[in-house]
Amino acid sequence: MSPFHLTRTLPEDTTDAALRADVREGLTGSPKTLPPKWFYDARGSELFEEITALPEYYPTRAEREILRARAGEIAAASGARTLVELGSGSSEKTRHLIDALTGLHTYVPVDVSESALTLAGRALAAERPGLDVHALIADFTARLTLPDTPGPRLVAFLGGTIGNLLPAERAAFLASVRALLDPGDALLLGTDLVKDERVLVRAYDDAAGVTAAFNKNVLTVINRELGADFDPGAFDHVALWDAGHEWIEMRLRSRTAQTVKIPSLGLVVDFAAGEELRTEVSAKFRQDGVREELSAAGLEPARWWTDGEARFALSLSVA
Ligand code: AVJ
Repeated sequence: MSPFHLTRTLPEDTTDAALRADVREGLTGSPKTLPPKWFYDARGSELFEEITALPEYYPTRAEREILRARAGEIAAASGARTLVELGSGSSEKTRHLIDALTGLHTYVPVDVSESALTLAGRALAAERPGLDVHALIADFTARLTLPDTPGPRLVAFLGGTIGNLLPAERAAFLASVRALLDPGDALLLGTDLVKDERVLVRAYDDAAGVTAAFNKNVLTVINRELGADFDPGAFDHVALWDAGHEWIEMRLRSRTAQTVKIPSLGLVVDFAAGEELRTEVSAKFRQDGVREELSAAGLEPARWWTDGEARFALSLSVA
């Protein structure tokens, strides 16, 4: 049996404090917004897993195709002895990479979900005898401290999740990743690419309504955690392409004029009929833009791979 360590860098109550602050700020501002990280309670994570299997939702399959085809090249280019995966979730796609990294000593999955980390971490430690798995419960958008493990390090941030950050947040995030790296370390970044608007909108507004349920689940999270009385059925799911920013937005549109109470914040929130609450931005990228953002953060773009239909890209950049 290989070693499995779990380190909590998030005190149990920070999540609650952060949720309260985000909800207060987001629902008293204009327009109303909520950060997408609050989608992912147990139900939300389950719905996201369902999304990844939808015919309309291509990013997961496209990224898996690249990882499967290029794991050997990525492994050879990085020579990593430590693989750090930010937002590791189920660690499913990462298996290809772990299998290809023959000199791998330690895998460091980083996620806010303790249940996902424990499940994936234990399975991996059992499957790869000799692999040290050091799971970190942490918010990867906050400053991270990595365990002291052998280099070179490869930090992987997959799934296109970087697109859920706003441009200024992205710049800060990439700079903080850069600060974790030593010379010879690398970043493997997954980015969804700009494409036909209809393909993009369908991926966020599927026929089966799974993404609509995922979107509305954030209201259920706020009801449970903060005692609010949102009626998820009183909101419509909206997915739209913002061509100026080149991002998809998910919104919840109030079907009627309504008032929502959030007792634990002492807050009463009015919605006008048709008023929209922005719940997610999912930016889509071009190669030039990715290169510019990496360079601005002090990372040197080295490799760029896409799937056969150029829907999604993985890039490798070095410190
Ligand atoms: C978490 C970045 C993979 O933005 O595509 C899926 C989340 N939102 N459907 C994305 C999501 C709606 C997703 N990622």
